[in-house]
Amino acid sequence: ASSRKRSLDPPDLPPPKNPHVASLRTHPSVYQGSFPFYRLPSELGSFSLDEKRCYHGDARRLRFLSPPAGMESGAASPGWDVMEGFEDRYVRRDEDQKEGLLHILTWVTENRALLRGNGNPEGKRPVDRDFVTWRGHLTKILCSPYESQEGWILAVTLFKGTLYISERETAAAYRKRKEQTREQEKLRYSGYKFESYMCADSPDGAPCPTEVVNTNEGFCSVLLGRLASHSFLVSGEVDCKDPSSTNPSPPSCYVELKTSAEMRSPHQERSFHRYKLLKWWCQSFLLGIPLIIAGFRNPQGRIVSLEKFRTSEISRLVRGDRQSWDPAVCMNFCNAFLGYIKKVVTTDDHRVVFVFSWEPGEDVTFTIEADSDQLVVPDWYVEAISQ
Ligand code: 0WD
Ligand code: CA
Repeated sequence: ASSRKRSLDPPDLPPPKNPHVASLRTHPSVYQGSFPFYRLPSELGSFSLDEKRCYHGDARRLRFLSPPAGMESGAASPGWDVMEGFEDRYVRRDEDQKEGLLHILTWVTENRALLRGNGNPEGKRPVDRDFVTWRGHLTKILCSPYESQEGWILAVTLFKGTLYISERETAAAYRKRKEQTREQEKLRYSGYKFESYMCADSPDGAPCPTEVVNTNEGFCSVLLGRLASHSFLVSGEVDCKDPSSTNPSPPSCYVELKTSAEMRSPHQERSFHRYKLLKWWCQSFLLGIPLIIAGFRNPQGRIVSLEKFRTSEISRLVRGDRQSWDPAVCMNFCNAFLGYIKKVVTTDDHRVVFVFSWEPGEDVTFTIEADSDQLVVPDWYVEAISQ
C-alpha cells in the first residue's frame, strides 16, 4: 500500500520549484551558436582623470603611441626595465575609495543634450539607452562562461527607463587585494611602466620613461554601442592613440597596451591563448579597439619582445584548440545576461538595487535591496538629470 501511495503522491503535491526560473546558467554549452549582432561602438565623447583623480571633461590625458624603431619588423628587443621606479616613482590610486559609476555619470550630466530621447515629452528617457556601465564590467560578463577562479557582484538599478550596472567588490576580491604581495604589486606596476616607455604626451613627442607612474591618471572614451536588442552607453580607459593610424577616427585609432610573461614552453603558450587572450580580446573588442601591443617580460623584469595582436585575428589564433574559448559564446552569454536583467529589474526607482552575483560553476542569482545604502544611481545624479 505504501508503494502505491507513493506513486500517487506527485499529482497531489504543488509543482516542484524550478531552480532555473530565477537564475541564469553560464555554462559555455548553453551559449554555442552563431555570433549575435554587435555594432562597432561609436565615440560620443571622452573625459580625463588627473593625477589627483579629478575629472575633466576633455582629452587632456590622452596619450600617443610612440613605439621604438624596429617594432614593425619584429626586430625590436628593447630590453626596457619595467620594474625601475617601483620604489620611488609610483603613486597608487586608493582602491578603498569606491567610485562606482561616478565619472560616467558626471560625463552624462554634462552631456545630457546628446543623450535625450526623441519620444513624446512624457515618454522619453533622459538617457536614451537601455544600459549604462563601465567596459570593465562588461568584460567580466563576457568572460564568465570560461571563468573558473573569480566570481562577481553586479548591482543594477533602473532609473527613468535606463539600467545602470555597477560592480561591487566580492569578499574574495577584497581579501586578494589586501593580501597582495610585493611581487604581485610589482607586476601590476610593470604594466603601467610599459606605457611610459611606449607613449608620449603629444602626437610627435617622445616617451619619458623617467616620469612618475600615477595610476590616478587616465583617459576614458565614452561610446554608444548595440548588442542584439540592447543599446548601451559604455566608458572605458584607453591607453593611447596611434597618430599614424590609417583610420584616424576613434575608436579605430586607439591602441591597448599589455604586458605578459615571456613564454618558454608549449604549455605556457597554450595557457596564454586560453586565458590571457580571452580577456584581452573581450576587453578590446567591446570598445572596437583594433590593435593590442604586447610587451613580453623576462623573469628579470625586462621587456624582451614586442608583439602586435589584431583584435579581429585573435579568435583565429585559438580556434585550433578544442579546449579553448569561442567569442560567440561570450557574446551570446552577454546578450542573455542583459536580457535577464531586463526581465528581472522592472522597478523604476533609484533607491532600489538588484544585486546579481555569480560564482564559477554556479548560476547567476539575484537579491533585491528595497532601500539600499549602496546606491548605483546616487541622489546628486537624480537631481542633476531631472533639471
Ligand atoms: O574601482 C574599481 N573597482 C574599478 C575601477 C574597477 C574597474 C575600473 N575602474 C576604473 C578604472 O580606474 C578606470 O578609470 O574605471 C575606469 C575605466 O575602467 P574600464 O576601462 O572599464 O576597466 P578595465 O577594462 O577593467 O581596465 C582598463 C584599464 C586597465 O588596463 P589593463 O591593461 O590593466 O586592463 O584601466 C586601468 C588599467 O590600466 N584600471 C585601473 N586603474 C586604477 N585602478 C583599475 C583600478 N582599480 N582597474 C583598471
Ligand atoms: Ca592596458
